[in-house]
Amino acid sequence: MKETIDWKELSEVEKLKYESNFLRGTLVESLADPITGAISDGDTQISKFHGIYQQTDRDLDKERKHQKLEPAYSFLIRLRMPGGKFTPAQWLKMDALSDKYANGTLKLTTRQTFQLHGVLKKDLKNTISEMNEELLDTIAACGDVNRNVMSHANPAESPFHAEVIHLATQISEHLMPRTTAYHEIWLDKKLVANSKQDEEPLYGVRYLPRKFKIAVIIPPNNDCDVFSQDLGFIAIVEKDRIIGYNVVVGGGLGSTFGMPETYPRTGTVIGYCEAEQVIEVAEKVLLVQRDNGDRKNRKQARLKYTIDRMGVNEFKTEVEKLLGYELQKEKPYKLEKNGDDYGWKKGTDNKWHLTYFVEGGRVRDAGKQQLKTALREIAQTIKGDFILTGNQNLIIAGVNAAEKKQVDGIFKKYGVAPEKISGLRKNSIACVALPTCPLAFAEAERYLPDLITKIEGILNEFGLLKEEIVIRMTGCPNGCGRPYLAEIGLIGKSPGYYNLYLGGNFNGTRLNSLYKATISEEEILSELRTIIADFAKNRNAKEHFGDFVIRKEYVEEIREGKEFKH
Ligand code: SRM
Ligand code: SF4
Repeated sequence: MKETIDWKELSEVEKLKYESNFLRGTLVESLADPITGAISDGDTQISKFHGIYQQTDRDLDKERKHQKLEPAYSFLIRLRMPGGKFTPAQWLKMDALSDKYANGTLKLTTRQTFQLHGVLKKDLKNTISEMNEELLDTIAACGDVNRNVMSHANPAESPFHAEVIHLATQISEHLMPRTTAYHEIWLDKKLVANSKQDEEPLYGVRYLPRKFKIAVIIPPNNDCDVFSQDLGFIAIVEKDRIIGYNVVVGGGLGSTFGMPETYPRTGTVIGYCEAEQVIEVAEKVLLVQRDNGDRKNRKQARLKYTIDRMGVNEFKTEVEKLLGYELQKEKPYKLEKNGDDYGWKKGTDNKWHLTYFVEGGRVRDAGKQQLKTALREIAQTIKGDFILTGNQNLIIAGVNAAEKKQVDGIFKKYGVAPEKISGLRKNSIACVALPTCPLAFAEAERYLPDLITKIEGILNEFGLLKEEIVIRMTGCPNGCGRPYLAEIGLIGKSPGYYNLYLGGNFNGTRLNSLYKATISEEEILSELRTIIADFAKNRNAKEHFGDFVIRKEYVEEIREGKEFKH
């Protein structure tokens, strides 16, 4: 029997989820409607749970309107791949699908997976079913459920890499929606008559109040920005094995300009659990959020707000009640950085692993620089893995010495041999923003590379070209490139104008703070020049840029999300 719910009280999406018959909505009808390239409004929400977002090409919107045409609708498809590890065959499949059905590029995201952009409605089903041939799926890549689970990316850095990917996969599978809607709609797997009705034992019919994100890291590398996750696990290594994990809850970065009650928040460490307890801890944290998260106001629905409302102690007590035991006291750990280390490294497995910088995470052929072709040939040549990092980069992993030479040769042949890049560019992230993202106020992916070239000019003047500084840009305050954890954060305000945030730290444990609002490129460069000049002259030995700007009081240190100002 269905519960009685006062729908007036709740956000619209709550009703849509409830009435969707376990995420079916009217997707089948929407896909079959030949009149429009769009799906119905309700289905645009439900499709997210299947990894699909409806978009328009914003570069074309004005012209299409002028011509009285409907917008150029197309779809973004996002994959689920815990830990970001793909086989060469899976890489080749994505490469082929990007040409066959999408815009010819591959986007490596900040959560270690692929996005295809520009897929037309008529091609959605073929794209997803062809992915499935290589065991790739898009289930729960978006929507109010647990999303792609991230984990430490570089096998060369830790002998425990395989163990944490395995854990990320187990968590992802444990927290997957159980509905068969995905298989029915996209893969034509019909339910057997009178078979058991769908059930969602974990999520219930209304799923979670909002998206939910998990990552697993192995210190000293914080490459998944564990403090930005709803739930994070920090591996504790003793006597050559992972004995357990510190548990971090309530990170989250999205916020909205003009709404001070929305803010980025770094997660809080609430204790430690044994390795065997991770799955149940993940489940119980998710359940406490399911039952206590705000379902009236989606802008207050993330776990970070639930925790700030309940208080950390009460939240922890609720989790422990469900667990039936108390979490242990957190164990000491040290984080050194949140970026990737580039180049070839030999792992303890005696295999070679190459971390390759992919600017803005966009894989494409551009003139003489044929990255996409090079990676296709590498995938056809090697037996290793393609691991996507949380910083939009790529690791060609697990190759032997002979293959290593071949990889180098292929990159060279296609004009994309790894170059020496500045410490700033190495540590850069830009979200997608324009032209596909409907929420972007300003450019990010298409603009940050040029802005960095200009800032590099300044750094070069002061002998700081090699200085590692984390810079991140997004086209709006939603935080997809995790800009609030950068030493230099730039967040789009309107076309050509950005808020400049300073003072995040190099290991991703501190939020930055607003330095200047709504400034142009000229002002960004002039403000940064003054601070960089001061940094070159007055920094302490080994002091990072983000720590320097706080010590010199360019900005005040933010200790908790609630102090954050836009
Ligand atoms: Fe994101 C929405 C792209 C990581 C916070 N994000 C979007 C949408 C789907 C826009 C929309 O709702 O229509 C963007 C699609 C743009 C496009 O055309 O591709 C989008 N988000 C991305 C990606 C592709 C950025 C990238 O350049 O890599 C990342 C995909 C990750 C993945 O594979 O799952 C991406 N998004 C993030 C992150 C970073 C992370 O998870 O580590 C965040 C901040 C962390 C967090 O969640 O707090 C993030 N995205 C958001 C939000 C704000 C959520 C909030 O709590 O307020 C939105 C908007 C929303 O949900 O209402 C959003
Ligand atoms: Fe779009 Fe904003 Fe996310 Fe960038 S940060 S991808 S502009 S939602």
